[in-house]
Amino acid sequence: MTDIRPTLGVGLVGYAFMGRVHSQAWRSVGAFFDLPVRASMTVLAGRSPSVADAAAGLGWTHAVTDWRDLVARDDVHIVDICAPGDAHAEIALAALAAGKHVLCEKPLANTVAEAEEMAAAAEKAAARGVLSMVGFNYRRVPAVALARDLVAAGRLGAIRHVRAQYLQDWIVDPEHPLVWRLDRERAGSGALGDIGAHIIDMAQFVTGEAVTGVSALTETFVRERPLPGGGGRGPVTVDDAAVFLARMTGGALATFEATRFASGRKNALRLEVNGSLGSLSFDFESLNDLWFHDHTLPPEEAGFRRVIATEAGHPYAGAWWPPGHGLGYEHTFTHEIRDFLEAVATRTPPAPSFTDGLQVQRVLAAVEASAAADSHWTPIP
Ligand code: SOE
Repeated sequence: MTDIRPTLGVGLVGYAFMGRVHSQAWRSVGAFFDLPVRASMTVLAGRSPSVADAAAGLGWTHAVTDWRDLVARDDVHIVDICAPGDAHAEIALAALAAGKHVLCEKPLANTVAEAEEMAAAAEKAAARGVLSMVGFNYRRVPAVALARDLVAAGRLGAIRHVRAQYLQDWIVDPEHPLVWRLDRERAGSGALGDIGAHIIDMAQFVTGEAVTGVSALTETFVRERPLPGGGGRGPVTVDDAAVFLARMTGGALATFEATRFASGRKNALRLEVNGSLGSLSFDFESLNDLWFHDHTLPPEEAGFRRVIATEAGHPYAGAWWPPGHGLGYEHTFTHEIRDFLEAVATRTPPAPSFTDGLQVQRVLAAVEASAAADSHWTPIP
């Protein structure tokens, strides 16, 4: 049968870790989800000439070494930004001005000023039917989407506590080189923006409440590291870890911890929420499980129950394998792209929007301001 669905051309900028994982999602989304549009992997952009090989390997038809050539193409309708944070604003603004829908990796930008400009441009573009979304992929873990559904259905009652942690250990070794993620100019901040942004978004997404103020500490434990190309050492200009207390709009008290120094923890993104009627708990290192405690049950029966979020009725899970066969990190990106394509096809504003990304950016800025002022309580504007 002829496929009469419209085809949208996609241009991806960047082909390091994020570009590779997004490529895999673009490759697989149409095979597992019934979509109202087809996505064509049109062009990959990267600064090095090796982008041609990368494009061939990852499934992109064309390759360019300047992202401007990607944005200028008539056969590109969606621009997916997987470049480091210092490039997000310029690329997104150019793409929106050219009428392209934009999917941008997190955190939205390196500064609040950039994020404000991007959110304003996104709102203007939306009035012309041009849509944009930030890539907070962990919203699309089935167990996390289920957690949000349970909270929204009132199963937790009034939210009292939010405990969010994102623990990694990839730079515990002081000889780990000074990569771009440790450079403030390129990355904006350290563990705070890279992984703290995820737990801010996840806590707000699951509870439906926003962070209203923070009191924070940040630390850089290893202040100099070997330069990647050899030839000495250079300064680390970002935080290695950030911890902060927060209040949420619904009255909950929250604690957040983002660190790259939790030796033994690889990608432990954890969230626990306690409410008047129940609690839930999630750890990405066991991403298919959601732990749910129903406090309305008789105490003799109550307790945390493990829900394996792989039933056909669980968010996203029905598109994949039989129950219990498990999903992984890469699926979260396939789900993200599926939701983005649905939104574009149906002209529905996707979430999280650039305005949501700006709000997370404001929390990040408040954390840095508080930490610089002896943990002074800092409201989110
Ligand atoms: C590196 O710390 C990183 O790859 C983040 O940039 C991602 O957003 C996170 O998903 C995994 O860790």
